[in-house]
Amino acid sequence: MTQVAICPGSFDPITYGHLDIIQRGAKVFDHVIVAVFNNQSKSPLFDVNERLELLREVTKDLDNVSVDSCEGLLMDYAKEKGAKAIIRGLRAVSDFEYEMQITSMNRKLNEEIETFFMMTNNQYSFLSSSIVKEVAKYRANISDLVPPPVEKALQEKF
Ligand code: COD
Repeated sequence: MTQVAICPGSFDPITYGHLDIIQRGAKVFDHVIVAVFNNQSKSPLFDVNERLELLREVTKDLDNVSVDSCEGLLMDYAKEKGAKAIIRGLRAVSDFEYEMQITSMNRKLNEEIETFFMMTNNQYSFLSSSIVKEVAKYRANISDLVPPPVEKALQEKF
């Protein structure tokens, strides 16, 4: 049976930290769907189509990774795709409380789908999309934080 996992997030925009988690997931699961959610509580810099385009470009060499956008509940989407696993990244202890909250809620919504946490490479443990956007705004060098297409897209935004 093909083991499908969903790697959900805002990806506004994708960073090397996200990519690290996607690559790790792709080594463990048969197929990873990177799912872009429009988180209503955040006001995104990139619209969903721009985020999808960047994700597709950056993951194009990963044969068992696909990219999609979705609305509504993650658990409904995972069920629709026949996924039994969710992949989330952990950077530091500070991520734990938030992740525990959403994982507990997701488990209440669907007991059948497990969440797997992967620890990022140490060099990305400080990295977030928000930090990247903040420094990109001031034209700082971000080439070691995001893949080249994302760097270019950020330069165009600011
Ligand atoms: N290193 C490793 N992992 C990282 C890094 C890094 N440097 N940066 C981010 N990550 C990980 C995050 O921990 C996360 O696992 C993933 O990458 C995506 O991160 P973000 O910030 O792009 O995405 P989030 O956390 O905003 O995504 C939140 C969801 C969209 C998944 C969540 O809001 C959701 O499930 N929404 C759908 C509605 C729903 O079902 N709600 C019920 C559950 S509360």
